[in-house]
Amino acid sequence: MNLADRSLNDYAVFGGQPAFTSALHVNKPWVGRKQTFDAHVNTAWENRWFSNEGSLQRTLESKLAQRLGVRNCVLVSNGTAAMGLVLAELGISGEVILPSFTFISTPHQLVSRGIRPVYCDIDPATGNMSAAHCERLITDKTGAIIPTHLWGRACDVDAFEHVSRRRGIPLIFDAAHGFDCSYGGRKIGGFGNAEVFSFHATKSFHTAEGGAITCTDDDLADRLRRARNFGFVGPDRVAGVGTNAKMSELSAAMGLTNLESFDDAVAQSRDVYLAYRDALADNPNVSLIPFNEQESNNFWYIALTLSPSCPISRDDVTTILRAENVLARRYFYPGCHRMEPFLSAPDAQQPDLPATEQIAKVCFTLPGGPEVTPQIAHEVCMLLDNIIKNGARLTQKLRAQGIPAADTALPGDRVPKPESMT
Ligand code: T4K
Repeated sequence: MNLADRSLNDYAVFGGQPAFTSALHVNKPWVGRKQTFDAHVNTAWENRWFSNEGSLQRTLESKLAQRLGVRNCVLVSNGTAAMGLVLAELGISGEVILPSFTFISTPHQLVSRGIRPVYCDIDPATGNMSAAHCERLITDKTGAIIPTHLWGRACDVDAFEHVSRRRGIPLIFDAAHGFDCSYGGRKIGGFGNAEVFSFHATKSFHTAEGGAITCTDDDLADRLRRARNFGFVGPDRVAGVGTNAKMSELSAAMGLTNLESFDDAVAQSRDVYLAYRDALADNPNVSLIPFNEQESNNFWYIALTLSPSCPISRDDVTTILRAENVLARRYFYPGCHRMEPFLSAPDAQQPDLPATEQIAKVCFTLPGGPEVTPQIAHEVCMLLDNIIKNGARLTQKLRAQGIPAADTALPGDRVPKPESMT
């Protein structure tokens, strides 16, 4: 099928054949070599040792610390638990400044600890939290600052470290997307008081489920290790409040397997990213996030935004693509402040985040990573080109078929009352 030249009725959303026979997921997990995984699992099997400071977990911790060039890497069960442990061990309370354009896990961790999230706007050019806006939000209640290295592109680390030092406020980076990426030539992992990684299956480096905290402070690392294991410091001695956030040996086996071939995965992801970049270069309606080639990048996310003049909305584009088996996703729609429990907050407490709200309406991700090929990336772009070219007619036909336009407003948008009611 010629993807660049389809008629409206060829589209799967209107009953045509999907352009791709099997689903193209955003970020289908990289798995490395099966033999390596089997060998590691076999070690756990033979040792009958599956958790609690196992040898695979310890080996992975030391390999990751070495790779990221940081003194300590503390592996845990997932990124959300990792953030919870850091908040607890740094004794964070009061208010925390963080972006709304991120994953909901950190705001929920804050609220469940009685901490108030204070949402900060982003730099529209990068999607990363704005250091200037952050500084304006600081009060005497500010307990920490938690920027996210969005899409693996480091945020303005120098600016945040400067604010953190000057105002004496702890700085934690959400590095869930940032594995193996660098800032000023230094790998993400050693900045701020601590950095928190997610090693969920959909991340560039993963352990199926998992996460890590990296830090230079040995004492903090010891406390985190203790806290992930119920606070135990001996067989029957508990030194403080803890939880169960241990990584299993099976997850560590997955991590060791991925790590072995991680460089190949990045090289292939880069080729896929470059194929998207080249194919979209002449499309004025689509911007693909740029990476700084002077830095180390994992090229894991194919994140795009549509221009205001694009003849079709982001939601209609993703609806059409998904019917074609291109499982495009809105990210991080609609922004955490538009999710519960924040959405139900009184009007007076709604933050003013114009750049966040603008990007939340136009941003989406396409299938990327090593499980996609440059050829597939090229075909997806031809399809996207065609959708945009026929944008006005496709929009009209979607509405005629009763498929609603979802992104004219964000959840919680206040609809102005008609004049007769005021
Ligand atoms: N901070 C940030 C910035 C984060 O992005 C995240 C996690 C966190 C903190 C918290 O870290 P964790 O506690 O999760 O370690 C996913 C992940 O569950 C979550 O880890 C991730 N961010 C978030 C952005 O996305 P969903 O709801 O998008 O997952 P799902 O099931 O829809 O999968 C996404 C796509 O990947 C689908 O097309 C299916 C495909 N997929 C998924 C899995 C799990 C596969 O092909 N294979 C798989 O094994 O949440």
